[in-house]
Amino acid sequence: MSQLERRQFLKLSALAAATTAAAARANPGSHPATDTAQPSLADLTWDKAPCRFCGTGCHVKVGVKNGKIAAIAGHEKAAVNQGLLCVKGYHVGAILYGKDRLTTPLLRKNGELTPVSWDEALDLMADRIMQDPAGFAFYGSGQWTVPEGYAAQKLMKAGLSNNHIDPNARLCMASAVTGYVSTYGVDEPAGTYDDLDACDVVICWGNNPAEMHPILFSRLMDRRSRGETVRLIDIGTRRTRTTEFADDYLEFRPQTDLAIANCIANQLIANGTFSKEYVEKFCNFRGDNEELDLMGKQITFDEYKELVASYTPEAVSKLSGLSVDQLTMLGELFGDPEVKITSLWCMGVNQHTRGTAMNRLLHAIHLLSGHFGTPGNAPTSLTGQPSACGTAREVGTLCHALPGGLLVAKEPDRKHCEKLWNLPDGRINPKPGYHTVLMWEKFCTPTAEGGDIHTMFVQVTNPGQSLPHLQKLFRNKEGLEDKFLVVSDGYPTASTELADLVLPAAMWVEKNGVFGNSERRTQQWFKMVDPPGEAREDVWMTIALARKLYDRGHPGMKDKDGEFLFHAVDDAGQEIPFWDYAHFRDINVDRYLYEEYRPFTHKKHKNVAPYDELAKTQGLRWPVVQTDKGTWRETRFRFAEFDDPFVEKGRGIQFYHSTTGDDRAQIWFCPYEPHPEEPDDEFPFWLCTGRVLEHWHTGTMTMRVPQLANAMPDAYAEIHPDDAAAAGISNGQRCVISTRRGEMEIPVWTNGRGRPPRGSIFVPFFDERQLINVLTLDAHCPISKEPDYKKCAARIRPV
Ligand SMILES: Nc1nc2c(c(=O)[nH]1)N[C@H]1C(S)=C(S)[C@@H](COP(=O)(O)OP(=O)(O)OC[C@H]3O[C@@H](n4cnc5c(=O)[nH]c(N)nc54)[C@H](O)[C@@H]3O)O[C@H]1N2
Ligand SMILES: Nc1nc2c(c(=O)[nH]1)N[C@H]1C(S)=C(S)[C@@H](COP(=O)(O)OP(=O)(O)OC[C@H]3O[C@@H](n4cnc5c(=O)[nH]c(N)nc54)[C@H](O)[C@@H]3O)O[C@H]1N2
Ligand code: SF4
Ligand SMILES: [Mo]
Repeated sequence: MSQLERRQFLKLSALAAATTAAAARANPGSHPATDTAQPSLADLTWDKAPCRFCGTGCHVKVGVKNGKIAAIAGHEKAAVNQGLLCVKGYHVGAILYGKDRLTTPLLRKNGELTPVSWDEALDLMADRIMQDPAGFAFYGSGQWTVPEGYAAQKLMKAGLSNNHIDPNARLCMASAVTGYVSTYGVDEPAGTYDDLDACDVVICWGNNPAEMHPILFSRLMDRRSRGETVRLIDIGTRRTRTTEFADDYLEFRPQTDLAIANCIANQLIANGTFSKEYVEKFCNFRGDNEELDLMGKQITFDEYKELVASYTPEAVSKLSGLSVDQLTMLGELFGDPEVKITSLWCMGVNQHTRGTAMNRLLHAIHLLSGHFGTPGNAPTSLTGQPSACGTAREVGTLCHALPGGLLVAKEPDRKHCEKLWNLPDGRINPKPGYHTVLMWEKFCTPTAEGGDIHTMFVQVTNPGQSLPHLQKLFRNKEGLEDKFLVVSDGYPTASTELADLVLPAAMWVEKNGVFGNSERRTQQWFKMVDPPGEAREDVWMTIALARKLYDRGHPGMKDKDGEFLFHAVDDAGQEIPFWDYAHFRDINVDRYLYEEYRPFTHKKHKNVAPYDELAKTQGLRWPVVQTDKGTWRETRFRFAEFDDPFVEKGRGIQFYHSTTGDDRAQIWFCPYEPHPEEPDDEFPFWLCTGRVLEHWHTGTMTMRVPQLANAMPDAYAEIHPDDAAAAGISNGQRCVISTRRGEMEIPVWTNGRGRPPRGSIFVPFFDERQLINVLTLDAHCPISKEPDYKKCAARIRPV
């Protein structure tokens, strides 16, 4: 170990010891705990990988000894996290070592999950698919690696001509995608995290980065400790840890963020402080059409002006609960061209029955005021999952998408992909498949009543806990004899509980991987340890299944030349049978799939870096282009001449994928609309759901790490102390929360970590013993189809 590495390691071991000291008191939570023995420091082999948790995309160093992960450190060379990790990151290695890892395929026989061979498991799946390929659906994840998502995408769209593939990311960033696409003609943020180093003001629009993107948030707040001024404005529906760092906290009534954004636009126009030059040169105006579709209709500036005119500070103050002064402050802020403003948002804006609209409005106020296209001026949606961008969005594992930002409904896009995949003409089905909510509805509805999905393959997601309105979208599967649920996971979960076939998965550094984070950064890692027992790679499962279909003569499993869809050859030109697990490592399957995928990213100028370049770095931000010297250069700001290699010289800003074909972005008007389930006399509270720092989503991994489970052992309901008193419930006591869909029991926490205002409740969803999604609403944005987990009407009573 070099001097530097050794110093770094000692420093980090001290930190790790500090966090494990707390864990010595650990109550291991509801799950069989991982081994907490401290590793010896000698003889570690170090390698690099992105953290497996959030979309921040920190890079870690993994120390391996005797075939096991023995240490984790923040990667000091990583631009994202510069050597630091959050509490989940420091414990990411331990998620592999829960005592109840799945180690063999399990088939339900007479109600019991019983071990079967991999061959038997895949034969069963292939036989069911052959009976009715159109009734098969693949439900994936923003935690899929790029090659995993690509293989699934190819199996479905190029092989089965079946577009019923959608990821959990539909529940997460679908509204961000529709927002970007309808504004700029192409998905994903223009800016990067560098904007957070350069801005004067950061606005959080109902997200909580102190807990959900902690290292990104500390990177921002660290500027203050260096004497720099960075003003944080937190616009939210409840106080969070983020609020504790905020200069201004603006608490609004749920759903009225639409009106607040329109009020800013109105003031910019009424005060003449919008950027006339910017708007004239680079923007068009747009509004909804009657079909409420993605592209809407063009409107004039005068029409736009009239549409926003009623959103005066006075009117919006009454609606939103913000004061006239607060609204005027926001209007003046955006009207000042000298301050650099970065907006950040996440689930408050996306999980919204008007999620697309709210995304468009945030872009609109940045474009209208010219706060776009210079360092520090950026509207940036943060993604939650480690590869929601890299896999779900870029590989396009959504039911309407093709790789590289292309669409199944567009003939030229299908033709382009058929050519790259070497498919016969017309192989790709032009009809979008079922989006997540519809897919699960069809799966949980009897076949005779139109439920035409009969076999569901789930990888790297836990729908039995994370889908909204669980009874309707998941539990109703029970008793439907002809429905078959296959779940690939590392652990038993709320989903495996109803599964007919459970497949044991290799996790994180038990396999090779590539992720793409929130700032367009693609990151790669190599397998470092073996998976337990017979657990195997998800990408292998998909390719082995495809081979079973090929063996059964499914015509889609061959390309135009009669070769298997996943055809790879060695140096001597011999086919490598890597679908046979004995040969899976004869090639680097990740490299082979990634390099096959890479040309798809060129059409929409999302050029991802070559695999071998990624292997050398802590990630590169696309578009990545080769310089004259042969080196590879990443991009910090898209569409801006100072940095984006695809902008023509002299253009300043060029929206080169403009939906109107004139290199302009669209400034949208979308009206405020009330929520479909506002509180009323019967259900007087707003119910909001979300997350906490210590746990990852459904808790399957973090609840098995004693340090994390001990720090946050159970879910709870945050409510205002006055509401608790009025309901006769004291702090810590259990209460019953009910909505129109069901009820659940949970302890109350008043004045806890998050503090909701009167009339609202917040519940995190990590605890599988307290399934809050029995209560949540499946109403969704009509354009993005993303459900609103942040709002529904509820009531509360003592147990
Ligand atoms: N520790 C941890 N970090 C994570 C995750 C995790 O599970 N654990 N998950 C990752 C993932 S996948 C995601 S998607 C992100 C989510 O990250 P965030 O979006 O930051 O967090 P949530 O807790 O889902 O969102 C809760 C917030 O929604 C806001 N909200 C409620 N109603 C409205 C409304 O009408 N409008 C607006 N604008 N806001 C509203 C409230 O202010 C509330 O604080 O976190 C990522 N990071
Ligand atoms: N109430 C409520 N519900 C929500 C939300 C909310 O805000 N409120 N947010 C929604 C959002 S934004 C999101 S992103 C979703 C997240 O919801 P999910 O994706 O369902 O949650 P996770 O816990 O991340 O599930 C990942 C699963 O994959 C398993 N796993 C880990 N690694 C591997 C691997 O390598 N291979 C395989 N096969 N399995 C693996 C884990 O054990 C875990 O069971 O939840 C949604 N649901
Ligand atoms: S901030 Fe996110 S990516 Fe970074 S260490 Fe924490 S969980 Fe991992
Ligand atoms: Mo998410």
